[in-house]
Amino acid sequence: MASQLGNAMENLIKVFYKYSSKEGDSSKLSKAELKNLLYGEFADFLAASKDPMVVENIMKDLDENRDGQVDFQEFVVLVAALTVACNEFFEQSRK
Ligand SMILES: [Ca+2]
Ligand SMILES: [Ca+2]
Repeated sequence: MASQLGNAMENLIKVFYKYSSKEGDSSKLSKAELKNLLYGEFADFLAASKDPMVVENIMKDLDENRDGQVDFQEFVVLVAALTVACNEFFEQSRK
């Protein structure tokens, strides 16, 4: 995969597994792993949020099947939502 979008997808997968393989099920993010991923990759986003429960709330929102873990399918929902939010931000700043 050499296309730009292909690279982006590959990176998305790599980042997910970098954090998900630290403990327990290597294909799922535990709450601690999700927290590390959020702080490692979305630090600005978390800093902008004043909600101390932000990680708990994100976890609750993402965990579709209620198994207490975030799998890749659940994770991409977060990335898609943040990408949409980013796009809106850039649209605003282009005006
Ligand atoms: Ca894990
Ligand atoms: Ca889950």
